[in-house]
Amino acid sequence: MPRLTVKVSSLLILLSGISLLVNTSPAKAQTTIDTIPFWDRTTVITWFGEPNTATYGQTFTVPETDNVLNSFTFLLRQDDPEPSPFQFFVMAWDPANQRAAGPVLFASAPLTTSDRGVMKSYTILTGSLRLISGMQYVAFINCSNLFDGIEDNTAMAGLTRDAYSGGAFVFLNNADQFDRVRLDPWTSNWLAPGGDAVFIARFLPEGAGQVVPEPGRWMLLLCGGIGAALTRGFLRRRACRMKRG
Ligand SMILES: [Ca+2]
Ligand SMILES: [Ca+2]
Repeated sequence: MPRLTVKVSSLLILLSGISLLVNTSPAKAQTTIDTIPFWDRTTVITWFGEPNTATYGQTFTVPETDNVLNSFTFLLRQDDPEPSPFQFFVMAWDPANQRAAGPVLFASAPLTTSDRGVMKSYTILTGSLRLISGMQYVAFINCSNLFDGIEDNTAMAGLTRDAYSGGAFVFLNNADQFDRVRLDPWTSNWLAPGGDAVFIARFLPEGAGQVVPEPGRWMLLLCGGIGAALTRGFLRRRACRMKRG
């Protein structure tokens, strides 16, 4: 059964300074989609992880001129003692059928959450992933191939509004069956019609090469393709469960 809920947490965010950056003169991506400014810093979507809701994602539309996806950022908070292992994927999105389509265009190595109770940003460097301008894709985290028999629950920062018109937060309760991302319709309009994840997508024009994202409010700590930002929170959980039927 689906277990997705919306939880409102009292979250104190400490914006500490960037401590590590692997590029001394980072350049800006040409187009950046950033929904962090719309986040109330409390709303999260729960829960991603084993045993059920194995797929959380955000659909997006590739900008007209900057069609190379350079990096993608989600904000995650590990809520269980056990870390949540996951991989990050990019696939084409079939808006008519509300599901992923075609081959996997990008797959990260297995990654894992850390620091229970702390909201952190995870930035995956996708390098020079050429996509098609104007087309929709889905960037998502998934743990279907990483089940180990131990339940794990992680929250993703989400928006209760349609801040980005080119896509939406989507999820799928596909457990340990990855292939269902292409077969089953995913759920959207979860927090609000067109509601989005809290995410950053950075795009470049073709030929621009690899760019290391600048440290922003969430301070990227780059390590092997994944960045962990340095936000800290105190949680006092309350409210607001929304069960799927
Ligand atoms: Ca597990
Ligand atoms: Ca949206």
